[in-house]
Amino acid sequence: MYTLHSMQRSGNSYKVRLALAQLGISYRLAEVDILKGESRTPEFLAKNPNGQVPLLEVAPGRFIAESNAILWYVAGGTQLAPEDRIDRAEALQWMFFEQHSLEPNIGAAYFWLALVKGGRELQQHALEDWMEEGYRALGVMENHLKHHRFFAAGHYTIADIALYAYTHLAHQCDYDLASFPYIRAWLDRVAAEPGYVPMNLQPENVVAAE
Ligand SMILES: N[C@@H](CCC(=O)N[C@@H](CS)C(=O)NCC(=O)O)C(=O)O
Repeated sequence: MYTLHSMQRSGNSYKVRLALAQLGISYRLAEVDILKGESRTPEFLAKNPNGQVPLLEVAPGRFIAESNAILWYVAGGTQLAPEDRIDRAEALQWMFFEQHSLEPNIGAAYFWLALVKGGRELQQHALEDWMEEGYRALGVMENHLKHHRFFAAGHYTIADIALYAYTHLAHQCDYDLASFPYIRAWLDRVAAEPGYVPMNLQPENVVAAE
């Protein structure tokens, strides 16, 4: 059984919890409070030298970090991970976009504005850039969704899961999605997918790690 090192309110961790729930995969859950430095202890760094969640132990002593790499691993061989060469490249394209254009802006804004007390004051200098670049990324997504129901392969895939995580949190960190009707409709479509679990809910097939 997998052990997932995750933080409940981490969007990157949520991607993996959502995929595991939708795939009906049971796993152990180890809650890591990054705000208390729990991802930077020597024990944790021995598992992931980069000191971040999510982290999936796939076999004793064998760990995979990086949310989108974990998504490919757990979804491999299922409908969620396209096999066809062009479909796979398309999914990867959006997942790299998520890591380069969406997560560094909306993810950072969410972390500092929604999770860290006093974060707004601490990061005032960075906010304007996160807003500008975050809106730019949302614009790219909105344009794609005008002509597509999902991001890759013509159906719901891990590319949607990757992009959903921080997009559905955008309203919690100053972004206004009112002028993004196609994104809002896609958020609803993702939430209607079988096995969907919201970020604040722990799936039933999870046992706490010792
Ligand atoms: N690119 C990584 C980013 C992971 C990441 O930023 N994790 C945050 C939580 S969302 C974290 O663990 N931060 C703690 C730290 O850096 O000390 C991924 O997609 O998994």
